[in-house]
Amino acid sequence: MRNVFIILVYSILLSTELIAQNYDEAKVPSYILPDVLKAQSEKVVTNVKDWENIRRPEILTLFEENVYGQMPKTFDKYEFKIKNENKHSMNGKAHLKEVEIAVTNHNQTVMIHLVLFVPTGIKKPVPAFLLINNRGKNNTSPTRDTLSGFWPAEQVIDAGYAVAAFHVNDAAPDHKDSYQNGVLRLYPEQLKAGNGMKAIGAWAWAASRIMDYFENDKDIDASKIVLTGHSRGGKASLWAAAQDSRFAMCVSNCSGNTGAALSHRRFGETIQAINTTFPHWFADNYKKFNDNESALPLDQHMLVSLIAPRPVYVTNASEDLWADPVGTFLSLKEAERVYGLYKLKSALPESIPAINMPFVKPPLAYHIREGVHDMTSYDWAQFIKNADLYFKSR
Ligand code: GTR
Repeated sequence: MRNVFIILVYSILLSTELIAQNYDEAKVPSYILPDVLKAQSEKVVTNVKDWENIRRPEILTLFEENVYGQMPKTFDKYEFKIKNENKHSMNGKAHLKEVEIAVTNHNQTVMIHLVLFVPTGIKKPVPAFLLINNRGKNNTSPTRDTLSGFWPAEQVIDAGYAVAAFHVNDAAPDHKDSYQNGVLRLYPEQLKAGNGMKAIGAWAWAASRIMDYFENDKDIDASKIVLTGHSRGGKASLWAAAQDSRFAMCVSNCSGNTGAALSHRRFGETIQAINTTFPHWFADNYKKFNDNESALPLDQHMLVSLIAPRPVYVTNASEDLWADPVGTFLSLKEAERVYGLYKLKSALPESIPAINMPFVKPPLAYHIREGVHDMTSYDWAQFIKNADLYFKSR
């Protein structure tokens, strides 16, 4: 009831422009980003060793404490079962496996359902794309009775990759009243802590449990998994890849605020807006930064940096100003400094590329697609190109 009231008041304030969302580049107030390379000791990190031993762990803790919450690493039991399979799926070009993954802790079990297609007739093991599906389950249909550009499985199979997906609701229902009803049943202490994980943390946790499965499937090359997410799923894909270095690459499509976009830059969605509409996504501590971005000891360029030296592909859509394309591109640019420590030269241009002019080149790739907030077969074509470039060079 209280939440409904807060959202109602907030919507009224928004519509009366008492809380204005800024869409005017000229009105972005000046801001100072926390320095990704400056450790809490004030020492500026200049090599991989100090990055990995000092600054990286500091930043990971900052995100856990202030944004996404803790990431529990232990559980009592892990089991998986192939519930259904079809060796002649997609007219014979793919082998479908539907896998039920059951993880138990404190006598509570969460079941995560994985849909996986593996290309037939090529040498195994194969690399795979894994989608954190935040849209309808029909987008990842195992029977292929519905085809969707959001998860164009045939296109990915034709490119020689396995393609997999799980639905966020299996890990944490995407609703403020029921998000507890999944992974969080296994970790009830998280619900009481200011730095306790919520839905986005639970989705990222689930992505790692799918990775545990990939390590047990001989058809899959678990060292070549591209974790992919759109929007809220793209926030989770970044957080999961930052936490779990087993993911070889990360795709964060139109992830916007608290995804790849900078928060200190006031354009489009704000921390206050996201925490008000989605109070169940981030740790409670994050609410301290509502309308208080300048107090944040971190920003999202530091999240991208946590994934270095592994490649990251970030996108925007031209009509999706809510997700702040410029602030997203700037965040990726800032992360170049950490890739530089690994002697990885980024090919990104100095300013945001033109619409439909993808910069497909690891380690940092970017494009802004013409159109609305979505993930389409055009986007996937670029992700595949980027994965081909990276995996074929190794
Ligand atoms: C919006 C939200 C965004 C983004 C999006 C989505 O309403 O404000 O941060 O996550 O939903 O997930 O599609």
